[in-house]
Amino acid sequence: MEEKIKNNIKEFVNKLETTPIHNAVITTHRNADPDAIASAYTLSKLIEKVKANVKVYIILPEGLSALSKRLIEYLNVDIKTLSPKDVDSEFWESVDTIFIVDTCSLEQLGPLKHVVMEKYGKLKVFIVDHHFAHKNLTKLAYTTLILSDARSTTEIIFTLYESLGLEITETIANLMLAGIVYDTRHFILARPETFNIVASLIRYGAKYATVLKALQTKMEIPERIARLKAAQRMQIYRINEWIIVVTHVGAYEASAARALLDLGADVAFVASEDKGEVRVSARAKEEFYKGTGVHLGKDIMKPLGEFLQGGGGGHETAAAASGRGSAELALIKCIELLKNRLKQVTSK
Ligand SMILES: [Mn+2]
Repeated sequence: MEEKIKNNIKEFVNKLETTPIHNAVITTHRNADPDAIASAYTLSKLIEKVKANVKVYIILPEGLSALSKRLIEYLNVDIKTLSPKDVDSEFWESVDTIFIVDTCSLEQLGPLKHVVMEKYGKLKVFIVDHHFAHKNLTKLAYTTLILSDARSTTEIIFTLYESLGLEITETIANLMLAGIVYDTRHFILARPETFNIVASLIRYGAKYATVLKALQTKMEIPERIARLKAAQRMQIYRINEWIIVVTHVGAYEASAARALLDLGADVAFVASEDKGEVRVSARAKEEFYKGTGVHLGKDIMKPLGEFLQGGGGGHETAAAASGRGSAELALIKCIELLKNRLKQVTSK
């Protein structure tokens, strides 16, 4: 670790240990994502261990994201959060310190923005974050730990636990891992240090499989049925080395098309028809676009939209069209357009 970062952590820990804190609030950005809530919770446990007789309240502007809710439920974490509406001015009078985590600007604090601004000077503001912080927030800070190399705020909180020599329970380890997995988009954005931290968390009892499950967005039943029906009604074509599928559903065309690519299709066209109106969603694998140069938006969905006396377009591998007609006819046209386009490409 760089000397500068080490000193920053030391200084922050020192401030935390020496500042008298009696009533502390931890807050984070609106619609708290898994990194935000994991940071808030694990920091609250850290403060309780470091400071004697401290009361820590987690106040969330506009609550938890749907995924965070699922995470907390799945991991069975006993976490008490308040909304700004649950507390009054008397409460704020008693608060001496506020910790703002995973938040890079005042605006992200929603209704708490005004509290932080009005209490400037009376309220000690600690900031822990991995984003490039906006000046409107940092200028209010009593002390900051902003490490923009870190890929998540939970990584930073982990470092604080380590430097304080605090115990990391299985729940804390799981939450920290969830924060990291979420913010790194399942490690796509990880840095080498991320994996060191993850290795430690797993030694402390974090379960990667559990965390992955906890972070899975559950698909509702109608969407799952649409996907299954799409597969059941599917017709399969082979054009050169490509597998093209067409099918129809009542709704969720785009989701069904993505599902069919997962099943093995290179291109999927999914139509839905309602009272003479037809919609088509098209999806292709990246390899298909690279191998053929066929642009679903320009080459297929745009002319399809014209054919249907409606409109169409989109990206290389994700596009849609709508207009008047039947699903059956629209799908036949999709195959025809694609065949013609592929003929042009291969004859070049
Ligand atoms: Mn974050």
